[in-house]
Amino acid sequence: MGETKQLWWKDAVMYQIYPKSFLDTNGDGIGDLEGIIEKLDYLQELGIKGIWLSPVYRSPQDDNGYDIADYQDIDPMFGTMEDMLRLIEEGKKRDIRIIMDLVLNHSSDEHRWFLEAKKSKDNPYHDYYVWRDGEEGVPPNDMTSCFGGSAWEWVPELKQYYFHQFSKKQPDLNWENEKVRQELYAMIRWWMDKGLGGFRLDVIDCIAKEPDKKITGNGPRLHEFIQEMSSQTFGKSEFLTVGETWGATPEIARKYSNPDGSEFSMVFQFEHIMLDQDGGEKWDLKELDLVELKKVLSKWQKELYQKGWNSLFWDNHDLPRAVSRFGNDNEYRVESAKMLATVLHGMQGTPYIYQGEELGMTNVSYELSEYRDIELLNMYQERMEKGYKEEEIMKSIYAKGRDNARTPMQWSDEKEAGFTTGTPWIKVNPNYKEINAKSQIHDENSIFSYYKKLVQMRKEYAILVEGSYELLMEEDPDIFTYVRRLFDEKLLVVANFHGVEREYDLPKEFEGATKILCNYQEEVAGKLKPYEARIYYIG
Ligand code: TEU
Ligand code: CA
Repeated sequence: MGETKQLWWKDAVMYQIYPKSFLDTNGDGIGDLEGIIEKLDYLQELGIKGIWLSPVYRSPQDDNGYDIADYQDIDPMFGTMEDMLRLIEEGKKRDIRIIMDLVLNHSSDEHRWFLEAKKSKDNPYHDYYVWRDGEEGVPPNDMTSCFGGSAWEWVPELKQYYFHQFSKKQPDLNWENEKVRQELYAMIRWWMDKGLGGFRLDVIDCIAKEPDKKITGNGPRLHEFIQEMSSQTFGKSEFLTVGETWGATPEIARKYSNPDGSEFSMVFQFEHIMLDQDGGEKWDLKELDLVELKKVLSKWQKELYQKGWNSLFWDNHDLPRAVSRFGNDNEYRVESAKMLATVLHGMQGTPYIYQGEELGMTNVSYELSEYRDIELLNMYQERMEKGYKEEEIMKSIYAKGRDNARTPMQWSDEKEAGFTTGTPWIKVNPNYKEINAKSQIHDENSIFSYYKKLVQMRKEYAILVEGSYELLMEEDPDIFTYVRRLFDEKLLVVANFHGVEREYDLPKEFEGATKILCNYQEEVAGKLKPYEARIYYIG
């Protein structure tokens, strides 16, 4: 496959939609496909070229659609297959491709395959899942699920346990079984024929698990499976594929995103996302060290340069809101949201905007009963039982809970932020009167307008797409600054990551350069204001 064929996603910016919380058009309080179609013009205005759509397949919604009961059907809560095809068509008219979220590690326990599988050990579908003989109360080993409790669930009728890395309603598929793989590839081809633009592959690095050896991520056969899948499906097309890979190192990511197209277009790596946690546990909070953040992001820039391709993101539906986590969602909300966008969009890779990020939407602090997420609710239960202080648990939830990102999109200052005419499935962030799309679309100084400029710049400046990367002022505790270079062109991104004013002089080689973007109207000579960010260019 030629390099040129892939180029469309290299200068494109993507946008993630969490459909349940995007826009409800029939008053049931749940976002739907029709709502996305209605907002395609808004997205076109922003300038994005693709939508990563979190799952809309038929699902009992134990984990908001990441538990798929039918890969070839749409959940009635979101609409119909006709709506989905219309979304793809309407997207095409606006040069926006639809990237579906594909969960291949597990299915729902209500999937036809699993219903068959648990009927008997010699059912043809039994081996589609991961089973081990055993005795009630004595699981095969002590592996735990990401959502708490044992990773093994007992089925008394079979006297067997099945393996689940996520909830017990998300049994793991057995990739060792060739029939499973072929079945999944056929389904992928079926979707490709529908005119889809690509896939985001959920926890793809966990498919080659070997539970007897307690291996989940990066199993021995992982790349064999991925290469097989790619060669039998999207490998020879201009499909965008992005794997979700929590366990990627740059070395592994060079395999995933090999420019020869043998695996994926790119992957999401999470090293920068795990810096403000104590050890392996996201709920154990730790202050972020900017020097460390710079090192990690810069390492990825360097290591994938011309050998792979980065995805760039600060947040998604599993993570807190970027401005609350890395910026300041109070006094400097607007400035810091723009600063974060500048730092990210100045790098090499494909940027992803998570719905509401372009408005500077923030985290929430709700009462427990207002939360919906299975991960968060299980954690609360577990930590209460372990004797943690409630106050401490709530603090972790406010900082890291996934529902921070899942509150309804804030479209206007009308009732329920214009998200629904009914009762939303999850409470709207009370700050919607101040933070909403309607007030930002036509304001040239808004966060929305700033994102628009960044999206546009990526198309105008090849250096943003192709240029090399060099971090400056590595050890500086407040300033994040780097240079991109392409032949004779140079581009400088400089950002004050904190709420204090800082002394700053342009590097010699940028004296006389053109300032092409800044998040403040006026500058003070020799200084960077709190959260100030600028981009300079010499052509
Ligand atoms: O996330 C994978 C995953 O590892 C997350 O559960 C992550 O550990 C957690 O959200 C961090 O807080 C993917 C999806 O993005 C997530 O929404 C699903 O719940 C999960 O897979 C299971 O399909
Ligand atoms: Ca609806």
